[in-house]
Amino acid sequence: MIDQIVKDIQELKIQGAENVAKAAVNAISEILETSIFDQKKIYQDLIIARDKLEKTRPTEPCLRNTLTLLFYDVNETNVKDAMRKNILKADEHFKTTKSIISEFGSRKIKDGMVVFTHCHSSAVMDILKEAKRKKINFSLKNTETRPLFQGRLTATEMINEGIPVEHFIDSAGRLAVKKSDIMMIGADAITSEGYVINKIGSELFAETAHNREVPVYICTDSWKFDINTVFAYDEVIEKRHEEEIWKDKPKGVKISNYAFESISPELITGIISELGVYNPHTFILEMERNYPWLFHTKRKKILPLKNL
Ligand code: RUB
Repeated sequence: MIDQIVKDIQELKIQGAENVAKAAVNAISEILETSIFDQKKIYQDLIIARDKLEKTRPTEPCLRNTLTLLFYDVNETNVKDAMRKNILKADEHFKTTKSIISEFGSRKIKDGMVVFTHCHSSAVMDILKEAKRKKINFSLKNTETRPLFQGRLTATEMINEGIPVEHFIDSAGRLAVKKSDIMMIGADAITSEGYVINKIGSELFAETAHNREVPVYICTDSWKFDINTVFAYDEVIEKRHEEEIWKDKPKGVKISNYAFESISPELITGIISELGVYNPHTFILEMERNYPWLFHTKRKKILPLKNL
């Protein structure tokens, strides 16, 4: 199962940062619950699984943070009980944040509004569903999101909810943004300097939105925050296979297939997370206040290593 989940994440059968993190919890939980070995061996197998999962997609701090929580205070002698407790905490976190983010985000959508989104974010989907549940009349414009067309997932999911959808090719995204009242996208990573990393094209559309005074909201679970950036590591942007874009390209043509790009904090109106709606800089302060375990675990590992 672990190898199948790893493959599904790499091939984007499981996509979107939060879904990837939840799939990792399932994979770890499966090993924990089905292994017939002693605690020591289970712990070793879980360490190997963690490593495999962390390597699936480089721009996914939510996946890494979730695994940090799962392994928090876990060792060879207590793995069964300790990790079970941590799995419950992670499950509980995703359940509660989902409803808080949906509520906060839906308050930003008013009758008659046009919402613009790019790619497929489960946080944005939940917000739009909540707004629809509240009987707010709004419509959605979205982009197809080449090369893997996650925009089609978004359009399908929303039309099935009864939300009117207008679908644009990516290069027409500027037109869609200009005709929208609010832009809502997800996040894969948030850096300590307030940059948000999301699907390639996100900054292009955020720039247009900013120039047209269309507010840009990042809708996300706060665990997308990348603690490594506090310690001066750059956010790694995943580069995917050339064949995803052009299978039989002429020899010599170089293809650039970045999965994500970084959005400057000055283009962002607010980050809507379970912590509230904050600008990127305040968001980071709230992050440390609310999740000290994340900061402490990393500091313990990094500070002595770097001899600071
Ligand atoms: C998905 C993407 C999503 C974020 C947030 O990219 O960029 O906007 O992951 O998603 P990909 P969520 O399809 O390459 O994974 O809100 O579901 O965490």
